[in-house]
Amino acid sequence: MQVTPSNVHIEAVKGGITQQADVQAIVNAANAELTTGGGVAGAIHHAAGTELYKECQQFAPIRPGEAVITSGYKLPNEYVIHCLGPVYERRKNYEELLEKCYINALQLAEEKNIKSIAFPAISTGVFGYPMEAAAEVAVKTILKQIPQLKHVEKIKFVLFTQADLEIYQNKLEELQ
Ligand code: AR6
Repeated sequence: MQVTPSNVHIEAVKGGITQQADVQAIVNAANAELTTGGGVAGAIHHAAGTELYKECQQFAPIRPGEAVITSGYKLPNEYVIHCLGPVYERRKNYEELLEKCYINALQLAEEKNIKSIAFPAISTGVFGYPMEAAAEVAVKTILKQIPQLKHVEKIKFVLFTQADLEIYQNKLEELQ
């Protein structure tokens, strides 16, 4: 599925975050210590190699909503933007914290003149955020940021399952 509001191309695809060779940066659903972990973080660290872990350590710990940027090392991407999503319903402002992940990731991308970026569904695995609600936050927040983007031209949402992909596709159609 592909949508193009203004000059920014948005798409949702089914796949693994480490297999997105057509984007300059991928986003990590990190843990606070920026260590390997499981899910998205595990896949990214495994594919990038131990150099990624070493670079990450100078930034750790990060807080929910925060994002930091590193090189991609053995990944096919130049950069990894590490975001710490909120644990669902742990704090009152979990929705705002999830929004901040997308805003901060895009801001870092803009600062580095990044043209293309792929996001996983942050917080929807171990952190328990329901996919439907998380998709709404992700899509709404990205669409709201689009008028301010000067460098980012392509945004990909990468979903692990067909069911999750369909949720994102419906949100993209509904919120355009
Ligand atoms: N590519 C794309 N999506 C994936 C992949 C992958 N390789 N693997 C899982 N998903 P999660 P969180 C989906 O748990 O909820 C980690 O252990 C998955 O189906 O990776 O933000 C960290 O170390 C789900 O929809 O991230 C943290 O401690 C989504 O990606 C904690 O989990 C996010 O799942 C972060 O939890």
